[in-house]
Amino acid sequence: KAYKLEEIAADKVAKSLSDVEEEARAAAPVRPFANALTKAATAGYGLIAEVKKASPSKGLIRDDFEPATLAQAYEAGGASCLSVLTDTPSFQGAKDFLVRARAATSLPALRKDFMYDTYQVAEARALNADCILIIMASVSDTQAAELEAAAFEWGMDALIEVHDGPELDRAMTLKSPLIGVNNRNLKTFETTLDTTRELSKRVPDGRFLVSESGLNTPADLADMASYGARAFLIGESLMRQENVQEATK
Ligand code: IGP
Repeated sequence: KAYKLEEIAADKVAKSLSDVEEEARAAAPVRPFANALTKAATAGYGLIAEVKKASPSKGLIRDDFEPATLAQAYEAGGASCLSVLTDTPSFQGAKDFLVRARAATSLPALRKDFMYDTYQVAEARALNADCILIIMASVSDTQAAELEAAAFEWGMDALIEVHDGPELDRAMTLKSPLIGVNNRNLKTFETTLDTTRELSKRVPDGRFLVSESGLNTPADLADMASYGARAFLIGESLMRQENVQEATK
């Protein structure tokens, strides 16, 4: 059986920035991400449901993994937004998962990845993303501001992720109202809801608090809500359910 050498070669060569920008300009119109969350939060809580095949701490999460089917189950279950892992080395994600999950629904979608460069922001838009993630632990202040500005220029929103007080202080120098407190420490994988409990006190009015990771039960959500969380980012505990749609409700 012959290899399709041209196709393989084309895939290995990264696209030029101008090509990616052209794709981004031709992408599907942006769906309002932050707006979907704030709207959901007026009547209850926002839910960002995550499409995540595997994680570095747990390995493969679900055998019958299909981004479009999962995304549809999340939407039918009432999720406000999608989050799709596109990182391959740690999460076995793929850019194509984002395209497929979003296309199967009418929900706004977050490109969940480690973003360092504005090239990736244009690429996110080219993949039809509506929001990007900025992880304060992995970028400088300058990088964070550049990533955020690029997201806004493309009409997207930015979810600013923090895990401790200094990161939260740095996030306050940015413009985005969406603050995600990650209950999981990305270096040690230690997960505790105390992270949201502690940091919530320091999130000013006017910012929208999203509690991320390690949320397993309705009691966890009520707990986080009592500390001011207005939306939840949930992956694994939904992905592990037999009936994803029922679990999302
Ligand atoms: C989801 P969980 O524990 O519900 O599967 O977590 C999400 O918060 C988590 O995947 C996440 C993440 C990240 C992954 C939060 N921040 C940054 C990769 C990079």
